[in-house]
Amino acid sequence: MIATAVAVLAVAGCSNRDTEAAAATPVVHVAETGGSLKGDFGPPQGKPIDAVLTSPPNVPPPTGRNYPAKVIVTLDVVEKEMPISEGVTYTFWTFGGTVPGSFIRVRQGDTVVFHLRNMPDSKMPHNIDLHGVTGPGGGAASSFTAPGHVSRFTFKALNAGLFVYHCATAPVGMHIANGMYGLILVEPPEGMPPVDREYYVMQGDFYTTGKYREKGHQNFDMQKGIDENPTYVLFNGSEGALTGDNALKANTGENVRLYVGNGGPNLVSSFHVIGEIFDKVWFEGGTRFNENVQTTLIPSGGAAIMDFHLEVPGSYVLVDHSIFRAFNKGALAILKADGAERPDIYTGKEVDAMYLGDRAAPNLAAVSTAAQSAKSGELTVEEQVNAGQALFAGTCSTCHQANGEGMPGVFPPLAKSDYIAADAKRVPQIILHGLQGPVTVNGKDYNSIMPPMNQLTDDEVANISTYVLNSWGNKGGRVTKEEAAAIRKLKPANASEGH
Ligand code: HEC
Ligand SMILES: [Cu+2]
Repeated sequence: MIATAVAVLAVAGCSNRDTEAAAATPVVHVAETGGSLKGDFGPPQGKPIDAVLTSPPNVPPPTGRNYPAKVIVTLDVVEKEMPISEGVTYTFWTFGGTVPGSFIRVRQGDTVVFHLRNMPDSKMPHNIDLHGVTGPGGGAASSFTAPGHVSRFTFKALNAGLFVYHCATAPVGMHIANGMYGLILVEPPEGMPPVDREYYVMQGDFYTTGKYREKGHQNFDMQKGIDENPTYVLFNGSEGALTGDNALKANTGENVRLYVGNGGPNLVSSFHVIGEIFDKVWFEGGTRFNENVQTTLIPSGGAAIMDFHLEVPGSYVLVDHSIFRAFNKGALAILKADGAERPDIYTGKEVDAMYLGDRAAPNLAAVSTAAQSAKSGELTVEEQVNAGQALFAGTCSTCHQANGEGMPGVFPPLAKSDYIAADAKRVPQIILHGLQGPVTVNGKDYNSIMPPMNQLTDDEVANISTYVLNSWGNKGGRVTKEEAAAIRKLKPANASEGH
């Protein structure tokens, strides 16, 4: 019955039937690799080799070997406080002192002697589960390590691929949420095809008691973790880990390879590079590659390898295309490509502030400086202005323009605004509660809507306001964090009040 129906459809499909049939049945050109059954599995040869471990975003060089060896890996567990965002610190638990942990590179068939050392000043026991290990727990049971102790286990790398490793000590979710994950590449026997540059990027979701970018030291929030409601979604453990001065670098004409992992603990990544198309994606970190891919899914506890050739210079933005995560939780990194313009391929301008937001600036050091001074009660107006300027670029300049002039008939000017001059407190008020309905600014009428930006923290509102009050010929003044907090609690203002 069904077969007949298909045959009829096929006949009805007429002239380009063959092409359609070919498209529906993908031809697999690559032979099976044999998984864990086939490889260079003889006894390790030569002297034992100390594995080269690298900190992100660096990747160790290819093993360059055509024989199996005994490879010694020594990985240290370090609990340490590091910035998670500008002016925000967090106590990370790490493999090798970084988030993600050190990158490990071996060859299929290698015998890996793994030493896990937990530093004496650690507060917690830890272990490691490597997804590239064949054996119950992936090493977890044999590597449970108390502070100040070392444990050792050996495994043979049977399957080639890019694998996640992570801590699996209870509560597992908490250990992973604190940054305990990294990648191990098990090269296929013939190695990976050579490229000009390789980088290591890993996504993770983070759960802090304070809201996104709330300054000071932040603690882990277990309930947010259970609810899968992250405060931050980050590449390489910190906002700004791969932006501004820390952006990944390459030149046009080069082939770039990214080894991208997702530590989770909760989210699945829709990994995308704005302005590029992946020439190849070894999806799920396995042996097969797909070609010409825009966005690739990277599951929690999974990885992918992607290659692309750079033709056009400029900033390419790595994002999780679940896009609120990129622009409101930090999942944004930049690859800067240098080289001559290629108007034959692309005539557009350098990626605009729309995509980079406040990450367009070389760094957000002014924001951390202001946070430090605020903590010690010595915050100056100048520090507030500097911090506010960096944030204005990402939040306000799209509409009001970097020079505060606005756009005629659409966005009112903030420069020399008589509307602001009438009452300086209108600035934080409007930022937090928005503005709609008719307003007159410098003799011109506007009747539009500015959406509230209450996702900003109190000190961000205070600093942006202070920047506006002290810029472009405005009268000066200052808004404090406390004032911003008080205004947040008020009801939205009526736009026409005072007019
Ligand atoms: C999406 C565009 C948009 C963004 C982004 C935006 N505004 Fe506005 N803003 C407007 C519009 C439109 C109005 C006028 C609303 C009306 O007609 O009632 C306005 C009005 C204002 C006013 C009062 C009028 C004036 O010119 O003095 C102030 C102050 C202001 N905005 C500050 C800010 C600040 C500070 C930021 C960044 C935190 C910001 N705006 C972000 C669109 C925007
Ligand atoms: Cu741990």
